[in-house]
Amino acid sequence: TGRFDPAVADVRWQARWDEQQCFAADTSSAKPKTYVLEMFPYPSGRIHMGHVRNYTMGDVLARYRRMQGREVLHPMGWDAFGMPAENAAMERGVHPGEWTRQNIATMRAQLKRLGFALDWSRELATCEPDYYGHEQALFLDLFDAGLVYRKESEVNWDPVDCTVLANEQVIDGRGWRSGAPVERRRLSQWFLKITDFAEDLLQGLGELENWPDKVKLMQENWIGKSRGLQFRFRLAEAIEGTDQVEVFTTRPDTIFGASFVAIAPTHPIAEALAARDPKVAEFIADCRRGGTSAAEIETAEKKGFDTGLKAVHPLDPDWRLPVYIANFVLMEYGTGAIFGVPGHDQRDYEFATKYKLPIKRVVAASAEEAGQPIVGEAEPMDGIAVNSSFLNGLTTEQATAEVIRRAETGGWGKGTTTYRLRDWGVSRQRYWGTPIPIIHCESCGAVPVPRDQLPVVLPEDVAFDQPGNPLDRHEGWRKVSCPSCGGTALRETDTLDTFVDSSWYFIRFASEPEDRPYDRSEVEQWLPVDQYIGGVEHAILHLLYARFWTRALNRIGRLGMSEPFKGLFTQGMVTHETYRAGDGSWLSPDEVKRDGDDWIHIESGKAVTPGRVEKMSKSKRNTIDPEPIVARYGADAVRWFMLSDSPPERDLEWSEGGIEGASRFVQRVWRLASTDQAAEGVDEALSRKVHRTVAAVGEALEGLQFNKAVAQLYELTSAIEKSKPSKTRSEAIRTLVKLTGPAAPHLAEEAWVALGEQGMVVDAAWPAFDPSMLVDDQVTLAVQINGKLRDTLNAPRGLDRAAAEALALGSEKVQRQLGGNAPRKVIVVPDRLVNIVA
Ligand code: ANZ
Ligand code: ZN
Repeated sequence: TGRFDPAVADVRWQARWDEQQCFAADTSSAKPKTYVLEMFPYPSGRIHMGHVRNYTMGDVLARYRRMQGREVLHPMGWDAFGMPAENAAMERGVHPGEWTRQNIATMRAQLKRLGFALDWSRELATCEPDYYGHEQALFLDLFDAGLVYRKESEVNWDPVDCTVLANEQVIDGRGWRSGAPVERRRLSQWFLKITDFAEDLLQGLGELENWPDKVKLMQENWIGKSRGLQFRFRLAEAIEGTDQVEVFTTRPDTIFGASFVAIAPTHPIAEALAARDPKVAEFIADCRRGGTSAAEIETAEKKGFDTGLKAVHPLDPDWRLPVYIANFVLMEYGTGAIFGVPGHDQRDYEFATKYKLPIKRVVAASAEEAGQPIVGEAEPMDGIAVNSSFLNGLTTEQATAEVIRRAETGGWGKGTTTYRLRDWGVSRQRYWGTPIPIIHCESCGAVPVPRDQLPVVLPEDVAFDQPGNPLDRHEGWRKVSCPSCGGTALRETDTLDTFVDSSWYFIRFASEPEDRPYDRSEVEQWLPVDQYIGGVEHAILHLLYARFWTRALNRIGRLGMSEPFKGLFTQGMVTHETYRAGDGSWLSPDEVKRDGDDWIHIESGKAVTPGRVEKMSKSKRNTIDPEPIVARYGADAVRWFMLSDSPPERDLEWSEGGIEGASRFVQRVWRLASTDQAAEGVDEALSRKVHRTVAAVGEALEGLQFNKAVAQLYELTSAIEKSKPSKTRSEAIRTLVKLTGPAAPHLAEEAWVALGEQGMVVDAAWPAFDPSMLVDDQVTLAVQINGKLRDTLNAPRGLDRAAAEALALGSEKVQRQLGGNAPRKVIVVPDRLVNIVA
């Protein structure tokens, strides 16, 4: 008795679970298997509330499945490569490996303190050779299968720091450190052929029933399948032996709205023109400035160069269109050339406005609106073709089909299916990543590192005193002999995109032999992951890459499935109020206090304006560090609060009141368990309540509606508190403890002992319920007088005729209606109706 002391209980039970290896997943177990996975964290330094919420949800599910008698795999690891470690190295002179490993140690201890039911024996960190060495082997498998290739591609180049920048290091077109305008440079880089799987990745979405629709839609849009037309414009006069420009459009129906043709600055025709005209060369060089991200290109000012060439319209030989070189046309997409329709494409509209080209309406909401001018901006719409010769009156879809048909029969074009999805560029010109296991030889070209020489380990002795990739400067590491001819050769110094690391970690968790990436049959015991839980920020890239990687392994015969994640859940964020001082600077929650209805800055005593409730973030300083909270309230209260206040897919606002409430609940359950007394007697109503709660909590957990489960448990707790001692009550307390186990496991174990029970709650079976007890024990009786409804009354189920009649006649409304007269006859339909004939 007394209060529940989490400081003691948390440590005790964490040690006990550890000793008994409760959460070690046994692949050879005969029990049905469940794989619960949360997205593994980046070891940034400390655990934040978002992690706590994410891992608590996964933990509740894992523990619930375990109590249901399943063998559960619930692992944890570290997505440990990436830029922040290199930034720390540059800023503070600490080696990225040391920084990362220290962070992992801190965060591991913080996770352990929360009592998560994790199989720590399977812990992995992607920055260790015993992980990335296997990744190198898989990369070479894909290389052998022709799914990896090298090609020139553009990167962001910082001309002052002389280094390649990741897209996120380009801020408003400038290098994040140097502040210099970023240029585009062409470099040879490695690519994975994800486009080979575009259609399959799209089709596969259809089978993912337990994925949020919004995520599937985002993936669909990213893959971006569209029907289009590829066709040739004849050039009125040839240039360097070329007399045509091939363009690609997804809107063939707008062909009569064309007012120019535009080619990419790196298009062969542009390059041919540049060779003889320095003005063209200068324009092309100018286009190179600015970042490579789609957003950057999209928002950059539209610029063009009129080549003087003329293109002949395919449906009207007398119609000539000017040919421009334009900065917004990308060589990597379609054919690197377009026809511009200013009326219906915003980029073309801006371009036409600038260069005074015609802007014509060719699509309208109805044929009557053909004469409406296009004003202010383009109208990118579907509708009816207008001002378009033989297409007039056709819908967008019909007009598209008609133009494709004419192009194909006329032999000047071909209908196509295209995908927006690009091949995955995996080269990063950085140190802290998986070395790409390739050796470049002057005579043999790119040679894979022989398998028996894997892993290619990152050298430790590197310096970050200069910008760029230290691997490029590490002669001792770079210079090797060619595995094929024995001559001097150089290692590839690019490392893999960290998304490669996270594309297969869930496979390695399921099986981790030392000598190969995984054992197929072991993996197939566990995968696909039954429930994957993480942030919606990974809805596109990470999930798409993991789906691709799984398919690629499937294609090369190394895995018998194509979807890695059967169920996906994306949880909401943890938010908090923001506070601002008079000068506009952000204040942290510890720096302010409430003063009546206002807030004041503790140090200066000045008033503070509370701002909006926003996602906890360092920049707004509205974070709450979980560690001191756990130290103060215990793991269970924190876990309980993470589940309580909001549906899991919505944002959860951190509040002092919320954590206090959770902590009080923990004490209430403890009080029930610690003061339980043996008593006789059955409490029918409480018994029904227990059965109903078991059913409802199970249903809520199946649907990951944790807040509903919590609400049910609050109700049951209140009902038990109100009940008198009985055998039912004692049983109800035991059931409550088991139901609370997944969310508040330390409390549950401690309570179990207090109740004098044997074993541990983690090993206990999830309570069953009796379906017949779910039926409501109250019914609603309709009371009629001469067939007219006069009253409805609550009555216990199974009331006999005489009692039902007495109840009905006792009703005030009935008595008023009868006006003192005795009824002539009373008809009773048990549990439903009493009809009084007056
Ligand atoms: C004529 C047209 C009219 C277009 C219209 C759009 C709207 P999505 O849907 O993203 O695939 N385009 C084609 N290749 C391009 C390239 N290499 N660089 C820049 N733009 C390119 O976009 C396809 C559309 O983007 C194509 O259809 C083409 O413009 C443009 F009212 O052709 B459209
Ligand atoms: Zn060689």
